[in-house]
Amino acid sequence: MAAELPIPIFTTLNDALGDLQTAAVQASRWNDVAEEFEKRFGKKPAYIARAPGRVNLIGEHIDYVLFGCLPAAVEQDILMACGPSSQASGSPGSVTAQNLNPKYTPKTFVPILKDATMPLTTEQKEAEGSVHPESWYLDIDKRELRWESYVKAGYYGVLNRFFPPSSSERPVPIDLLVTGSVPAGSGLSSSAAMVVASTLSFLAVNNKLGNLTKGQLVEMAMENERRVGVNSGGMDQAASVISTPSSALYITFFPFLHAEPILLPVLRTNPRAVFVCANSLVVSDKAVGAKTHYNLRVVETLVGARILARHLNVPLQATERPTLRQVLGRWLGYKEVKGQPTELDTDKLKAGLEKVLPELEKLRPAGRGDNEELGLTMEEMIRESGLDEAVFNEVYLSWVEVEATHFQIYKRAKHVFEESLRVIEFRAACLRAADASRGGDLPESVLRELGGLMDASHVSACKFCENSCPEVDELVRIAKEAGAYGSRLTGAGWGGCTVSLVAEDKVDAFIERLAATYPAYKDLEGEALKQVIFATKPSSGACVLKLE
Ligand code: NG1
Ligand code: MG
Repeated sequence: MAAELPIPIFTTLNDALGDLQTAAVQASRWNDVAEEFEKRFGKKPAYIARAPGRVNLIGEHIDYVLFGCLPAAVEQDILMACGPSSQASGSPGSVTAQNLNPKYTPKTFVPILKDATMPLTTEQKEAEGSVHPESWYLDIDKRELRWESYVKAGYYGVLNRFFPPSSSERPVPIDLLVTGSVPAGSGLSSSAAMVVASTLSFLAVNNKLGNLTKGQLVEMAMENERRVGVNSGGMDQAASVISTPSSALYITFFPFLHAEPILLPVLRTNPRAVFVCANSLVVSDKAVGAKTHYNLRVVETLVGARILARHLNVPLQATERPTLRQVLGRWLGYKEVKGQPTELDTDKLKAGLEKVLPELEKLRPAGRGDNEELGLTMEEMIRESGLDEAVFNEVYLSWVEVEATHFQIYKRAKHVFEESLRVIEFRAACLRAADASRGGDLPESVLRELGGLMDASHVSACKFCENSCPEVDELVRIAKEAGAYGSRLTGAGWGGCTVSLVAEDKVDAFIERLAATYPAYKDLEGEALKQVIFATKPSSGACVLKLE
């Protein structure tokens, strides 16, 4: 299975580039970062790690609930040239991190090996979060979005996993030069690409790549990225690491990480279509918005799982915190054991989702007039959970900061289950199309079906997940008017990109129409415009180029 394959380590640039569409342009980026590394650090890099961004075709805000989603890697990526530092005085594991983009200033930092007898400072305790006790500490500022935080986040897991204080081995001092083509804060997951590339760089330079599988790297990168302060799921890291060209990746997270490449015949068989990303140019700052946006969704869906469990008579321990996916599984009688085939049976899951949907009406804050739209107050939510306040706070609020006067339990659960159903339907339509297209052309109805699911996903983002914004809605509306089969917000939301499915022969006209109509594009042309609207083909996942 895809997640069990080893991380590809290449020794020639040609192999590393594989079948990237824009291999020539990419090659010059790899060469530039290697040359610049040598200029800045006085020796050639030992490795270049590559990790791509991703576009999620469908399945938003459901990965942390442990439902499957369907992203694909994009060609835009993060490259990190790295090598052992030539500075003789470098303390163990010290890092000099620079970025080709002058906006991101150079940073030097040293990880601290904690003395078990030394009491932790408040910041150190906070940084530990819910993660197992650790011996290494790096100072990550969670209140402000800083580029080097992602470098540190990647380093964290490598230090704590491979350099136990009991061993005499210490991490080597390292020089690192970053360049990236994934636009930051755009929903194409520059953050996961940074964390994956950084995790890979530290592993490579410390000679720890060994037999690490893609799945293990995903798990490390997920844990690492949470240190930046967002309680995210694993979709981005999985897409960045495991993707293969021409396919989207169906990724499920429960009861274990499972990734299955889903061939996208619409990209290859007539009538052909492509996925076009368009950046709304509204940057969503996750660090700043986490309390009221992302992490709030995480808490609302978790509390929703407990309230739903009460309505479905699924018994829960007071201190456990299962997701909606797990509550559904228990209600349906799934066994939570690794390797249970029923967990991966999408037909069965689909039937389960269809069965639970009518039950959600019990979560509606009904009969309260205008207040119904507002959701539940904290008091009401605690009452509905059946827990006493102290236990509720401990289980649902002590590990995460959220800020809200009202909580949307019904709307979020409705989004989660319906979106999960759409992912299963999208996957099934792709598989059916792959079968059908063996005999030749595709019926256009497949494209309409996929587009319809994307449109419905966007409606749900607006109505139930409430993670869109006026600019993104406008882009979606323009995309539909310009002839897209479907168009939706991709990624976390509150800004960022849309993804649209567009007939290949209409792509140029489509891009022109968006460029002329979306207000923020009016003054853009040439390269600047290509950066914000582009057709994308699923690219391959992360790799390492070994240069020595
Ligand atoms: P982006 O769009 O990269 O910020 C975030 C989460 C995902 C997923 C999506 C919403 C991170 C690293 N990633 O993605 O896990 O939940 O939102 O579907 O925060
Ligand atoms: Mg991100």
